[in-house]
Amino acid sequence: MRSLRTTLRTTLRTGLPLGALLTGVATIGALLLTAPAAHAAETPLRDLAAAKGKVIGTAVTGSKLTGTYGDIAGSEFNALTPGNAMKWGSVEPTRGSFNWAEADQIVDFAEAHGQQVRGHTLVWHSQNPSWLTNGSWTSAELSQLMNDHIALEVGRYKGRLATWDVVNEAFNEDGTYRQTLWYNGLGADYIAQALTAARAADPSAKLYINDYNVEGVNAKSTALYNLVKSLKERGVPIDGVGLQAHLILGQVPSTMQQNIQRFADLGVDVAITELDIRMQLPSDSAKLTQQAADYKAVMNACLAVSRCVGATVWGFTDSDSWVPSTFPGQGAATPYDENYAPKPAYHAIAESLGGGTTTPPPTDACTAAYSVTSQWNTGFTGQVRIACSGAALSSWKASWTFGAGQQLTQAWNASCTQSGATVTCSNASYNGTVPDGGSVTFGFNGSWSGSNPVPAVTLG
Ligand code: 9MR
Repeated sequence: MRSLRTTLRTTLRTGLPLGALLTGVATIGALLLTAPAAHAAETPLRDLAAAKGKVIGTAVTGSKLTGTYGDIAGSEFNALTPGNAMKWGSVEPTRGSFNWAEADQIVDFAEAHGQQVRGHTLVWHSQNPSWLTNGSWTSAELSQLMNDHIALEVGRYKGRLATWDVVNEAFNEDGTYRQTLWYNGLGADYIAQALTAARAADPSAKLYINDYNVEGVNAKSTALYNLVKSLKERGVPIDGVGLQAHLILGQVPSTMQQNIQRFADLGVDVAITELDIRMQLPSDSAKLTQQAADYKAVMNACLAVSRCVGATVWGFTDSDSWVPSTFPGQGAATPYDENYAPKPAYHAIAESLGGGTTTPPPTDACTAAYSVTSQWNTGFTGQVRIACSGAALSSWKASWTFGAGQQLTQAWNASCTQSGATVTCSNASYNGTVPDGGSVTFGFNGSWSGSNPVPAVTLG
């Protein structure tokens, strides 16, 4: 563990892209006055993507779409995929009794934020209601159940969703069909049947087949390729192929662009639908740098093929990722850390989309970032995030000088004193340790009048 002495560098960082922080007029003013140019120039990912006519999306959880999570989801992405809310088990937990609340909420949020929605997913072997999986059905019944489900769900959102993942994960790793409720009951043609039903229910939605471990050229992606080729030849309605891209650090397939191109050459679109890149925890600066390179490689493979419409990340923050619970000991797979600080991967995505003015967070340093999280007529709430990359701390002290007569009234997760204009805060007993690749925050309330500029924070 390197010490504060050898690695300390002090910077004022907002911790979040500017767009995500523009929640109050006073905050905007303060940031514009004082944020360094390199950070003030950050452009939201969705603006960069829009300039290229591409999608940059994220999977979301409806109940979290408020506060910072909602701000980032709304300001940085131009497409949303419900992570779970549209799956059969979510929408019809009991036969004939429906729960559309979360799905509706996400679609409403997307429309309010000018975002497109990717419906996910209609026909899958997983996350089905138990009444469906435990039932014993004739082929005719199964066929009716599938058609009715598609007609109902696609019909409900007709004209509002850009895209549907109609069939999900149809193949085994060796390229044979996965033995599922659908395959076993209806044969391989359940796929054509599902696509046909979806087209009938919403002729304007783009219809996809989606799978994982099909990013590079391999037996599974070749089986998918052959299927799509034959569906096209038969005139079955299929518009695109989704490559999920649940990847492992340092293992982006070298044939990814070639694979995307071969699908595009069949006359279908391609989308990266569930991108995340997991690593063994804890993360450190070398792993985060590798991850940034991996994210950039995936983005570049997509952007090199005109029919690749863009990428969706499977959760934008490490606090909302499926990885840690599924792969114990692994995580840190998304572009933002658990405290919503953008990671090098975020900057890599921005750069791949043409954002040339962003500066990656300083490496080999611990930094303190001050932000005003809310402000009212005489008071405000502030936060300081201390983050380390390539360094670590076992205790810390953060200080700053208020420039306009502000007065601290209360602090939490640190002990703070103010003497004259100078505020000094030391770690609480439980949050002195800041690991390499990690961060801690503390908060405070203060009073202000006239103006409330953001001060530079010194660590030491
Ligand atoms: O992110 C989803 C997670 O919350 C669920 O627990 C999990 C159950 O399988 O499904 C996750 O999403 C999956 C997606 O729907 C299809 N591709 C794989 C994703 C990760 O498991």
